[in-house]
Amino acid sequence: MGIKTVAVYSTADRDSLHVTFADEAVCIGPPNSRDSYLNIPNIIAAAEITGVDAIHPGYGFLAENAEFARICSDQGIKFIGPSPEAMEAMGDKATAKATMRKAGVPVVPGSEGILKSLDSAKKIAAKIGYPVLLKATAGGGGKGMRMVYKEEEIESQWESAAQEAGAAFGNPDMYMEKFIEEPRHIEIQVIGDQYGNVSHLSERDCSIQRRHQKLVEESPSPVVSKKLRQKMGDAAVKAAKFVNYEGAGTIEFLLDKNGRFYFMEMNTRIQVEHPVTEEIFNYDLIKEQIIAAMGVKVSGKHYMPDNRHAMEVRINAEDPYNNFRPSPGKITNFHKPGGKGVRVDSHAYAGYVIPPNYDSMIGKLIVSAFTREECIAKMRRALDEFIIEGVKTTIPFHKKLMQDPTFVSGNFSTNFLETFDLGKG
Ligand code: MV4
Repeated sequence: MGIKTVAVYSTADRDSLHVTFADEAVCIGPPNSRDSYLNIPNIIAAAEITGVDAIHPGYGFLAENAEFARICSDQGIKFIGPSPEAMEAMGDKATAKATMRKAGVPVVPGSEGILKSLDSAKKIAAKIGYPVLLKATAGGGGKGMRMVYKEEEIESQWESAAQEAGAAFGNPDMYMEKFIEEPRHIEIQVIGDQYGNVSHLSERDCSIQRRHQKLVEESPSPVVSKKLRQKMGDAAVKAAKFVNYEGAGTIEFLLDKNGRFYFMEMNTRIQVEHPVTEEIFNYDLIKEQIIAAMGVKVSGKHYMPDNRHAMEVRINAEDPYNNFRPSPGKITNFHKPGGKGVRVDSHAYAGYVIPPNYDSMIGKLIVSAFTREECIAKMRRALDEFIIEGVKTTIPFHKKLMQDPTFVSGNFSTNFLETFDLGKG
């Protein structure tokens, strides 16, 4: 796009490729992310010194922080993403759910907003039926979430969940939902502009997760029909339009065994797994984020092609044979797979030292092909050619998964990895 770039980095990331490749780079503090990547004054100072027009927040740290977006705007810097108001509307999960119900988007039966008393919690649970889930309104991603199987457990589960949520988010408020058994995680990619137009780019299936960490994502979902795709796409567009959503975002749904879907939460950022959608639609989501931020219209319908399939696996520096324990350190050998329909997004290289301070994801391997079957075959080949030495990675896990008959069948739920046996290394 001809746009010059400024990278920011902590002292732990001096040797990361984004620093090498940006036109300019500014150090914003020490390894502890509180003092660097979450340090708003330092980031704004770096932006002012270098005279930037806009900030792309990426997909971690301050990407969903409304306060940061507001400060950017106050300083005359365009935050590449939604308005602070849209972020706030979706940031509090009970509020987001109430807003979506108002918008006419299907939501899981449960409490209307925050739980107020033990008595009313018991009444709601009796009405919707056990088991129920207690969820932290400030949560998301599973933290501060508890199952309740019978009335006697409500009080203690509420207490322990509220305790956890208070400590993690500074907000102990809880809401209640009926527990959806063996669901699939289906999310719809949306993109909006500054004029109220929103379009969607179909679904990603992210049902392969371990402890709320996604490991594999694919599109199209093996269980979403054309008709269901249209219904979920329409619901996602309705959801985003209702909050005047600008930029790239994702509406997460739970899909139950009967084909009913329910709004779960909205991610008001670009996501790790966005390349899956890019490969299916031949559409650069990051470029479109920037174009939307420039005030250009991004309208238009996107139809899922019926002869494309894309799949992403996350390459983490973790030992899958040791409870996925982080494995930071020096990469002594690094060889990426290539060829048609094979994409690797990574900041790592031979000689790079993975710092112990941050997320353990060191790369994403994305393959695309005509069918899911061909996609899996290509993924097996690409995983065989992906050589990373010096640290443990999730590559052996993915190799095993790509041979698993249940995974290959496409017929599984978010519970799948709970019983998946990796065997011995
Ligand atoms: C649920 C659910 C079943 N029923 N809500 C997990 C994290 C957070 N985003 C919400 N989560 C769930 N909410 C109801 N009413 C099951 C989960 C869930 C889950 C969802 C998607 C992907 C993986 C999951 C793993 C465990 C639990």
